[in-house]
Amino acid sequence: MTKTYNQSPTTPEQLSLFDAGYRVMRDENRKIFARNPEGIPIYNGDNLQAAWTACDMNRFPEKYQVARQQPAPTIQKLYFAGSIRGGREMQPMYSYIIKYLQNRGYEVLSEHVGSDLDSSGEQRSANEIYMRDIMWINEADAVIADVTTPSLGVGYEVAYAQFVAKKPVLCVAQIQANVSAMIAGSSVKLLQYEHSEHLETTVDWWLMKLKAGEL
Ligand code: 6IA
Repeated sequence: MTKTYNQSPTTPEQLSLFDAGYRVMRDENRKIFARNPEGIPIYNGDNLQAAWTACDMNRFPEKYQVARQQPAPTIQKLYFAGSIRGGREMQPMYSYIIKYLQNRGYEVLSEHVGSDLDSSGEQRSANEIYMRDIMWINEADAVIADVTTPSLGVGYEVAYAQFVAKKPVLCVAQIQANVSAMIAGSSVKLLQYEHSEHLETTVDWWLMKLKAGEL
């Protein structure tokens, strides 16, 4: 069991969050976690400031409402990548986060990744699928890939988006996923999540940083 150490608040805002029951902790591997007063994990990463921001977002969601409902025009179209032939176990999570992003006003070009493909009867050839997906990555302002389920297609898309199309890329994975070293060991941003609400916060944080030009 890894030990965690509470991080002391250093600003009046952090102190107020601390007094309200929010906790930011660091473990022996210098990983940073935040929990809300109900003990629900709301941040897991490596940035102390982002952990406090996640607490603030959790406490005062209305403060972040405007930014959420009106994404900056430069980050409007997202490409979401998730396993198809690699296995569909995570499909409900893909569907959940795609709907969440759409409700926030983003256009998700690849929304089919979250749908029940078996019943959609998509009749395209492999080359048509490839050409359309590559075109969408080129058109997207950013790419978010769930890499929990290993998938050749998602790995290809992540590398293409990062190195060929030169798009901002976020990889997300469930905390217990055994993510390939070719993703976990690469320069691509990889954030882990525990459950759907935590995934929302993680994606929100990354998009907020991206729009603020801080990535
Ligand atoms: O290797 P995978 O199949 O797991 O690759 C998944 C990734 O490649 C996803 O992020 C998709 O964007 C893309 N992709 C792979 N296959 C398809 C597809 N096939 N349609 C759209 N995108 C795809 C349709 C076949 C289906 C009816 C079973």
